[in-house]
Amino acid sequence: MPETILIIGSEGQVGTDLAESLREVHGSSNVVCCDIRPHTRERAAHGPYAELNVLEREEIAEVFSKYKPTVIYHLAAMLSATAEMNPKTGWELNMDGLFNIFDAAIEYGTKRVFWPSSIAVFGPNTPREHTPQYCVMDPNTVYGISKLAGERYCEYYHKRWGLDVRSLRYPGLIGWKAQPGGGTTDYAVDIFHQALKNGKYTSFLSAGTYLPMMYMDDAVRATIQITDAPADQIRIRSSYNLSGFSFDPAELAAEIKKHLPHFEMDYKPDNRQAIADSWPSSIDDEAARSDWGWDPEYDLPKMVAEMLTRLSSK
Ligand code: AKB
Repeated sequence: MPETILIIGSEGQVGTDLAESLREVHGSSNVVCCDIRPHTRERAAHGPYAELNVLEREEIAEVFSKYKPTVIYHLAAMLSATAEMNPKTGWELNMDGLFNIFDAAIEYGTKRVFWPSSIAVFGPNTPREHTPQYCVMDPNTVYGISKLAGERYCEYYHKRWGLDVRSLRYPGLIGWKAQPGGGTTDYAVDIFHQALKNGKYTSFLSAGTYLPMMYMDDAVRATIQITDAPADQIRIRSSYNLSGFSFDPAELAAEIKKHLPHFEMDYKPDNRQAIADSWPSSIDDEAARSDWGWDPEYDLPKMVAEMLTRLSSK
């Protein structure tokens, strides 16, 4: 029996790339995309699409009873910077959305659920370098607090109701197909668009702000790999640390300059600086490597070359 896969938040930054990869492997008709946004004409032409608000239980029931998904990727969330501006709405979307989807997954007998956590679960008293899987976690953003609570509920739903939830702590994600929306790491995507369009960029994070980052192809590969792994390989039922590489805005600009010698960058840190300062600069993902074989393919030079080539031809 082929899987029926439901991607919730398919029009977002990760969902866009994930939908394309999953439809290639499983066939378009077996991958149902849904989002609160109306579908793009392009997406609708490629397979089933449903408009879905994860805060509306009736809409969820309709989608689940129509498609009976066997695997769910629940990506709908409000990211760090936007959630800081809308703390109550951010909490509601991130937490109630998660409960609604987990409860529906149990009710309709879904086999596996993927839900992304984030490096935002760590806080100012977390070890910043090679942040271990288990350590002090004292997030001080509403997004980070919701992700940490979500992780605890992943483990709880697994233990209490046997829901097979798998999760990754995403670093900042960099891709060319879709724009990120409302994150603190978004500068690392914006910079490419501005570099190609205007030859310059003003970074909202200061030089020296090292953050864990990952190219989207690696993130999608990790997401599918953990979701498809045999259940006995998933020893951590909260969320796995996941690492690609780390850089600060200055290193990223220097790498871009190798391809675009006239590119210039200056700095105007804003309120997102405080969020970035509370996060790790690099991540230890040994558990993901040893449990289910995680191995990233992209480093900074490879990611920059790929982003510039892809965006230039787009
Ligand atoms: C954000 O910046 O909010 C996200 C994240 C690190 O989870 N990209």
